[in-house]
Amino acid sequence: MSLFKRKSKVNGNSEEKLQKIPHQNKPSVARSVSVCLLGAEGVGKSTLIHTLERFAGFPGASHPEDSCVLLWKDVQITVWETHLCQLKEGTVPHADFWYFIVGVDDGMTADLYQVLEDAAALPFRGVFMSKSDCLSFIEDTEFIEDLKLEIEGYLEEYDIITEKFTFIQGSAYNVEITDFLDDIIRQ
Ligand SMILES: Nc1nc2c(ncn2[C@@H]2O[C@H](COP(=O)(O)OP(=O)(O)OP(=O)(O)O)[C@@H](O)[C@H]2O)c(=O)[nH]1
Ligand SMILES: [Mg+2]
Repeated sequence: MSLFKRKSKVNGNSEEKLQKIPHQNKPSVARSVSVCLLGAEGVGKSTLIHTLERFAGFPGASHPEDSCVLLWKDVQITVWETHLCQLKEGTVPHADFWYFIVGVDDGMTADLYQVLEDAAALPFRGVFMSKSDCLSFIEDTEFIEDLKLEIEGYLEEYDIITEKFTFIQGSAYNVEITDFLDDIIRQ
């Protein structure tokens, strides 16, 4: 609560009163980061952004169609969707770091492989392996490990894998998408 002075008239005389007004519920922000999601057509970038926004959207934030603003554990996060063609066109937004979005159903596609040379200049810090809800059998653990190794091999060709690089398995259909949010804010 904060105090402010207000003049009011009592019996024709003006007098000052101290009144209490509640603070507006402003979320506290300790730091801000911006993140770009890059992936082939249909891997689930837009769906993931909608899920993130529903789960952790920043109250009152405005943003363009292909992005969202989140608040997760005191960190304000701006997430952008980017398409492979934007790399060639040089029309990608600036971001602190980047994630590849790869569908576990399609894996590393040829069009994604073709942009790796251009992507190598950007600060990538992980791969979000999307659509994991499509996997339902115990044997899928092995499938995911193999897919991860395969993707890793392609990224290593272009020195994209760094010490802090991570692979996160998830789904845009998971309403509580905490693993990905925790990874985004890690330092
Ligand atoms: N099973 C499953 N389907 C998903 C998931 N995420 C997205 N989809 C479906 O995949 C399709 C494409 O999703 P989008 O989010 O439009 O993909 P995108 O990467 O934004 O596509 P572009 O913007 O065209 O490159 C839609 O039919 C989604 O419902 C997921 O996690 N699991
Ligand atoms: Mg999209």
